[in-house]
Amino acid sequence: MAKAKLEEIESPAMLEEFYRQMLFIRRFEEKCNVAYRLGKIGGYMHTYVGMEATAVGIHHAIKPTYDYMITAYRDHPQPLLLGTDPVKVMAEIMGRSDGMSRGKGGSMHVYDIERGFFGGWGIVGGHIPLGGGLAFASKYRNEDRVTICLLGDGAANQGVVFETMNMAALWDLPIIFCIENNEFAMGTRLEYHAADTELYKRGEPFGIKSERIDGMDVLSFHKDMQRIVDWTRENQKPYWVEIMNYRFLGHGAADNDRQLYRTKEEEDAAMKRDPIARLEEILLKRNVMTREKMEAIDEELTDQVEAIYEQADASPFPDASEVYDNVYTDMEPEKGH
Ligand SMILES: Cc1ncc(C[n+]2csc(CCOP(=O)(O)OP(=O)(O)O)c2C)c(N)n1
Ligand SMILES: [Mg+2]
Repeated sequence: MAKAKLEEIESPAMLEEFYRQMLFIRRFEEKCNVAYRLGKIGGYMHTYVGMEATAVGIHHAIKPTYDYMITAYRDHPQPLLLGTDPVKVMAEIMGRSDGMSRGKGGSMHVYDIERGFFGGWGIVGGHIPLGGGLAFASKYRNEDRVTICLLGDGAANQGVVFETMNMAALWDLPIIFCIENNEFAMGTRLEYHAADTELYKRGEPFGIKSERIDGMDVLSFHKDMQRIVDWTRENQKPYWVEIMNYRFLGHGAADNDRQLYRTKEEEDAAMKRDPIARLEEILLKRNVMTREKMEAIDEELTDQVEAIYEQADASPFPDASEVYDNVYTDMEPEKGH
């Protein structure tokens, strides 16, 4: 999907693009959830429902496919926005041979290195030093790339995060730690897992510029992220951002007990902040779009997702003989390394 030029932001065409992208992610993720329940998806799967404004706002703030991005296992929307073939994404999630890892990675290991998206990682906090490494690589090569390193509020407690922050501050690495504070980790909530729930403060001891921003209003969020990305590119130093959003569904597709750590009333209140509904209000108020047009777009995207699913479902499972392929490398280590 095309990257917006700054002067085009908030033009009717741009607002429509934001809307289409958020709605496409929502319908794609909902389809994944249905497929999981039909037994079409194995292993673990985590969707982005409720958090769409975060992915879309970041996408329009960076130089897509040039800047680097790395995340944990909530990794479907980033490649979809970057233009990775959605059938490849869905096929990977479904464990089929047309997936980018030939179906062996699954939902948590989606990636597209050619487009600057380095995955898709299942170990909480494990990808953070890799994000530091990406930022180090671009700095070492004198490129002006920015690395977006997404992590959850739960992951923000991992020791390796602090090690990476230290090195990033010490070496002035152009990395933006984007904490997706969706208020929950796995089966638990922020105030049960964080000694200080104001996570944005964690950058301060390292001298890293930090702030907390709203991640539910795509327009204000995009502006904030654009300012932060531009600052990081210009100054070649790290940034620590706490993005406030909310996970509408369970932690993963198998989490059916979310009432154990949040009440129905709380969920209902949070859903009133739905980023898609919020943008719909703006579209109506500014006369950019009618309800009928929104319904037509929804129908179009729902059909598109259905076709993606059908194509992915037609892809065969990998042959059992391939089980060890691409697991170990045949490459000789380079001499001198
Ligand atoms: C090292 C490690 N410990 C525990 C887990 C199990 N686990 C998977 S997700 C998760 C919670 C992470 O929550 P958060 O970082 O807030 O991300 P979110 O799921 O909200 O996006 C846990 C504990 C894991 N995958 N890796
Ligand atoms: Mg979380």
